[in-house]
Amino acid sequence: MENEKGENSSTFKMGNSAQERSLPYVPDCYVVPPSCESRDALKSNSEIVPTIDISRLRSGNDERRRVIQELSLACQQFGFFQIVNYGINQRILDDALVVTKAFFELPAKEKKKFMSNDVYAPVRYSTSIKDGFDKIQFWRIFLKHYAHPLQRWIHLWPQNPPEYREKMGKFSEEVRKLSLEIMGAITESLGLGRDYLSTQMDENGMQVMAVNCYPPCPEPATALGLPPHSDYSCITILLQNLAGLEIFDSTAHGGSGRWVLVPEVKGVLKVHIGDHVEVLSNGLYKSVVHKVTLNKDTTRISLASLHSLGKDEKMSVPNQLVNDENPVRYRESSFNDFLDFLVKNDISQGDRFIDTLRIKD
Ligand SMILES: O=C(O)CCC(=O)C(=O)O
Repeated sequence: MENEKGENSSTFKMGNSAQERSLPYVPDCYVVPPSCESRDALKSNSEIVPTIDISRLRSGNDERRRVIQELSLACQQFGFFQIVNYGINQRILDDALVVTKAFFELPAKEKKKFMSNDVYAPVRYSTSIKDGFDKIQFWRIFLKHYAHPLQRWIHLWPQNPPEYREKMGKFSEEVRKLSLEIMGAITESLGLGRDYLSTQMDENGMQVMAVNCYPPCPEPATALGLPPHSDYSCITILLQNLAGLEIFDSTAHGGSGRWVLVPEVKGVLKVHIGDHVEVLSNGLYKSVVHKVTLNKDTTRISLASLHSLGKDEKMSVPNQLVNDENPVRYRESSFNDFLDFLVKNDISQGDRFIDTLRIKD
């Protein structure tokens, strides 16, 4: 279908998208329906979104218990929390953002070496979510690559900018160690013990790095960087250079919910609970629905590190969490099952992987 500017949605294929070309207007195929509009967010401050001092997990048993209690409440209310004092040098975070920015500033021909619409590819450059397939397009450019075990994947990553592999590799390794520590606290909070998943995740777990760039958008209120969605992962650890992430607080307004803008505070990382921890907790913890809003004048960068079990390993509800009052509420699934879902469904239309896992009463 042609719009008034004589362009149709197929004009905006990956490599030639509106956001890559810095179009001075937002084409029709990017205009989001009122249900996902970005205007209604509460301007949040750090007190609304819980912030957890992770170093306290390494204190004595009483202190660890208190932190785990805070973490459990955050997982139940928001499916989301911020972390400080997690033990990664600020320089490693800054360097990862610098090489990301440098990658997206490369000439198109360099980035297109990685261009792919194959969601199963271990390294791929693309735009929107599934450019050219989904009904609505999103003002995002991204590089996704597997990151664990690092030696298996790093040779497939960009060699340009020259420091990309080294700096992103260091960031990936540090964030992965942190993810294991947080997963230990999550399984402990569910009464499953600290080591319930950590060995499995350490040995065979997947780490997918979503390296996102959201260029300035001429009409930021009409489009989105990403639509409301939750991550398939157990947890996602996110680093950003600017605000733009909004999370849905489903408990607000008597259960009708509200969007909350997550503030950017340097040195604070964000942790999303994903679908696989919702399954692990048999529904006690909620995978957080989140979306990305845009800026008129500035480029936002985010690094989302998604951590899950191995590609074909199924996450299921543990027997310890099931009894007569609490029957199994979710079907088991793997990361590969999520990829199959992604091929067949349109996230821009509100399709959610977790909905396919719920067992109806
Ligand atoms: O950019 C963000 O803040 C969120 C990124 C995200 O949700 C994703 O990569 O799936």
